[in-house]
Order: sequence, then C-alpha cells, then structure tokens
Amino acid sequence: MKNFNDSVIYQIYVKSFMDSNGDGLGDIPGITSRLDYLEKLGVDYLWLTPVFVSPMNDNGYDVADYYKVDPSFGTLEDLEHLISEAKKKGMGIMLDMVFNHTSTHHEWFQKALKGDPKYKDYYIFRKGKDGGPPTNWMSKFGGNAWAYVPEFDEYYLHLFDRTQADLNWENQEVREELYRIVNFWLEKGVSGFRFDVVNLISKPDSFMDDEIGDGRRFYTDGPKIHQYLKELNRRSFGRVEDTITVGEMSSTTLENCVRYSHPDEDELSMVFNFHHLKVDYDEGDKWSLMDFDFQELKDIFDHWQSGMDEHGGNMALFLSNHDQPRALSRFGDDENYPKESAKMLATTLHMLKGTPYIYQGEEFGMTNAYFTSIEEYRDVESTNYYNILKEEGLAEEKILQILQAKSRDNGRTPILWNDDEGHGFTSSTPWIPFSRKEGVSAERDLKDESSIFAYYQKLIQLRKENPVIQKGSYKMVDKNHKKLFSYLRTLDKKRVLVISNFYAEQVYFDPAHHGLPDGMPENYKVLLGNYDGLSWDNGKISVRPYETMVLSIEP
Ligand code: TEU
Repeated sequence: MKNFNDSVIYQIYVKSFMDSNGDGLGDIPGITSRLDYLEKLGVDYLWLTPVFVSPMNDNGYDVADYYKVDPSFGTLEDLEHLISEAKKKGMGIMLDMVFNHTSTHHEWFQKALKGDPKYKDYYIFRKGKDGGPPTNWMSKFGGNAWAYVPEFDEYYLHLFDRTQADLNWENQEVREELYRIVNFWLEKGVSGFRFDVVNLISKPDSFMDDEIGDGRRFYTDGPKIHQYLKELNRRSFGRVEDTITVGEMSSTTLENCVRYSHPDEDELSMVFNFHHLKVDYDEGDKWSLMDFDFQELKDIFDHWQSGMDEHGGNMALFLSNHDQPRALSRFGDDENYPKESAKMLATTLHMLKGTPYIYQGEEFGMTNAYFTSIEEYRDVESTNYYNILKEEGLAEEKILQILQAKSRDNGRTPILWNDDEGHGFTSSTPWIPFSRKEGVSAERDLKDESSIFAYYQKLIQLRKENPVIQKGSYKMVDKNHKKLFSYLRTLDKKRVLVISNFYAEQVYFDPAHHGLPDGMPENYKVLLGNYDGLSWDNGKISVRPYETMVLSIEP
C-alpha cells in the first residue's frame, strides 16, 4: 500500500464552499467552478464532506441513500463531471463514507421500524433495563445514546444524534451492503474515501453500563475493528490500486492507529486522531473556556510523530476541519498577527511526517465566526449544548462566549471568495451567516505575493520537492521550550530544521543547546519563513513574534 506522504489533501465542506445556483447552499457545480483555484494552490486530492441524500440533521452525516447525490448539492452527473474535470487537473476526489450509522430516514431503518426482522437486525435494538434505556451510555451530541421505540418497547443505539442510528456490523449482510456502496463509487472514478468515525463500528457482545465514563471504552477501537477494516479493504477499495483512504478515529490509541495505517496491515492509508485538538478542554470538557496548553500540544504531537515514525504508521496531519474551530483563531492570533500566525501554524503542521490536510479557507486566513446570538448557529451539537448549558444554569452571555470559541459552526461559515455582498459565495442569503471578521478573502490573497495563500503554495511545493519532508525521520528539538515548537527531519545526510514561535514574544533559539550540538553549520539554507531572512544575535537565532522557518542543514 502506498503511503501518500508526497500528497496534500484539501477538505471541502460542500455546503459552505461555493453556491452555483443562488439557493444559499454550496454545491457540486460550485466546486467544479473553483477547480482552477485549487489547482493553483497545488493540492492533490479533494475530500468532499458527504454529498449523499440526507435529511441534513447533521449536514449530511446522516445519510438516507448512499447511492444518490442530495438534490441540494446537485446530481450524479454533476459529481461525475467534477470527478473528470478534477482528474484533468491532476486532482482526485475523495468521498466521505458514514458507515457507523445511517439516518433514521434511510430505507433500511424505515423497514426496521415497520418490524421487518431482516432490517431490524441492520441496527442495534435492545430491551431497556429498570424502566430506562439498556445502558447509561451518552450520545456524543448530548443525552443518552439510546432512543425508545414504543411499538417494540425497545431502544436503538445512536452514538450521535437520535436521527443517526448505529449500524450492526456484526451482520454480514450489512457489511455486504457497505462494500457494494464503496464499489459503486469506485466505479464512478473516485480516488479515495474518508471513513467517518470508523473505529466506533465494532460494538461489544454484551451491553453494560459504564461506571466510569460515557461508554466509549466499550466500543472505541472495538473488539472486531481490525477484522472489519481488513475485510472492507479486501472487498472494496483494496481491489483498486492506489486508492487513498483515511479513517477518522475517535478517542483512539497510538497502538491501534499503527495497525490501522501500517502498509503491511492492509487496512487504511492513514488516520486522523484528535488528541491534539483537546488541549483547550478543561479536564476533558469541551464546553469550557481555557487557553490551549502549549506544552501538551507539543507532547501529543511528539508522542504521535515519534510513535508512528518508529512503528511505520501513517498520520493524517491537520489542525482543523468542519468539526473544529478555526486553527488561526484557536492557536494563533487572528487579531494582531493573522498573517504571521497562520503561516506559522501551517509550517509547523506541513513539515511534519504524514499527509497534510488543508481545511477550506485556512489557506487565506479564515477565522472563527464570532457569532453573537444563538439564532446564528446551525449545528445540531451547538444547539443541543446551548440547551444543556442553559438547563445547567449558565448565563446566556457565558454560553455564547463558549460557543464563540468551541462551536463546530466556527469552521462552517461560507468561503469568503471576495468582498462583495455575497462574498462571491452566493447571490442570495447563505444558509449560515458569514464570519464576522472583516478584511479576509481569497481574492485579496491571490493579488498579494506575500499572502497566506502564496505561502501555502510554497509549503506544498517544498513537500513535493524534498524527499526528506516526505519520508525523513522525525525528532523534536528542545521539548520543554515554553514558546518554540521545533523539530528535525532527517533522511540520509539531509536534514531539515523547523522552528516555530507560538507566541507574540520574541525568544531565542540557541542551536548549540537546542539539538544541534555543533551549533548551526555555516551552510544552512532558509527554505521558507514568514519574515525576511533570519535575525541572529550572538550565535543565537532571535525568533520574532509568531516567526516560523524551515532550514535545510547540509552536512
Ligand atoms: O465526527 C466525529 C466526532 O466524534 C467528532 O468530531 C464530533 O463532531 C466532535 O467531537 C463533537 O465535539 C464525525 C463527523 O466529522 C461529524 O461532522 C459528524 O457529526 C459525526 O462524525 C457523526 O457522523
């Protein structure tokens, strides 16, 4: 299996990318109309969030028909056209497969509800206990994870919204259905897939209360997970050489991720994990306000980079996606150093070992939404938690502050293509308001040689031109530095040193003390940076606010 470490992937949240028909919703022809832009950026694959028929309670992560494109996004022909136009420009399309659950609107679930035993066994129905649900497991979107069906006096499991019923992967027929779906899309010419929360598909044999948690320890990286992934690979995408796959792994472990993504295991090409995106959760609570813990962020990256490097796993590198606040607002300074910190974050990520993902809009500095009223939010998780926090007695103002920092809608505002009224995204009213941050647009960046966009182009080029960035080993330098995140990548005699300042204060990098015992060799070369040249001070590098640099060190 190929490792795709020479590729860069661009994530498109379809609903917010580009509206071609003036209904306020992004769509597939909209994506096709922006392929020149994506080609210019230089990315290799476009991952589209789900475009299948859906009631859209979770914006398409609740699929009602895996074989059909949702009319709000376009038609099958539109998708086929996108696939072939992208291919002409050297880009492959990746589809998002939501196989842990289906929408309750799916025909299978509807038949199950009518009592058809065949389809009831496609899902996980259980009797309740002591007048309540079968277990105390919690849904990821709040509340108990079981929904009651009075006709059967039974409950079905939903790890997410109650309209997202978990599939029973124990049932061979279910698995066959899913292979058919993947094969159908492979035949349409897609290049790969992202598999949504795929490490949650294997549930335990018996269901019991979780005395110490929300139930996740029973089904995360569950008992048959590796068996299921191997079978999925063998029966579907593994049959087409060089199909790229990425699994979204919720609360996973390094050990499991090595297996999921090791080329010899024949499971997936690479994995997302989220440990580094919980460093601003107060004692594990997402719905709290806390500055991110920089040391923890470094430690987590170090743990995963070294571990995956050592054991041959493959990491999907990312700092944001459609479920996360914008990285620039979260880990950078979108007010005082937007350009510097956006470039710094991108450099830190893109020079690591793995396959980098760019989340739409980050390549020209899109920020959080900065919504000020609950009416502006659309996300089911955000609105659920708004109500939960209200019930807990939190003040409105406080809740809105938390949502401003944490809501998934922060990453879901429409792309700001230009400064016009509809921002080049739509000719009508967008389904969700635009981010309130002024002065950011793709058009501005395209005109400016020193823009964030231009910098991303260079980062992508650097990866393509330098085997050391693709394959080199990884080693963190000066793990305990309070402000700098620095590491070395090494391949044979080639070395690349990356130094990033995560703060607005100027600090020093002392080569002799920070991993280069012989000091900085004379023939180092600056491959890329967000300031002009380096600033030396008595044999040390003076690292300016949010400065980042990629140095090539020859032997
Ligand atoms: O997300 C999985 C998931 O558990 C989280 O990213 C979750 O949204 C977050 O932790 C909430 O705080 C995937 C999709 O990316 C997401 O959009 C879907 O809502 C979810 O699965 C269900 O399909």
